[in-house]
Amino acid sequence: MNALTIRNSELIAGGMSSTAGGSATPCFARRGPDCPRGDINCDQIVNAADVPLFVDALLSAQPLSACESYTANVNGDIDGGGASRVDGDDVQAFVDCLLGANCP
Ligand SMILES: [Ca+2]
Ligand SMILES: [Ca+2]
Repeated sequence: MNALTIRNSELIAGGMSSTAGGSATPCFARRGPDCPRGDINCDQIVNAADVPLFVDALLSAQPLSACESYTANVNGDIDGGGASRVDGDDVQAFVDCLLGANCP
């Protein structure tokens, strides 16, 4: 491994890694939080319990934690500075994920 960086709340390692997640990758490996996008309470399932937490994250006036920034950014987009963008565009992605379709 020759380099490490955090981008969009994911750890990205570059160098001589031979595997990442069981797949061969000669140059890069990336790792996000242990919970998928949309799974705000990190219990490994996106369900009704995540709804109020998603709304809280979406409407929060306070900076989100790294995990919240990742999980509430359901569509996975980033702003010009490379930070997770949690905004109204994530609502449809969250609903799709909640309904079991197209969950990132
Ligand atoms: Ca959950
Ligand atoms: Ca987003």
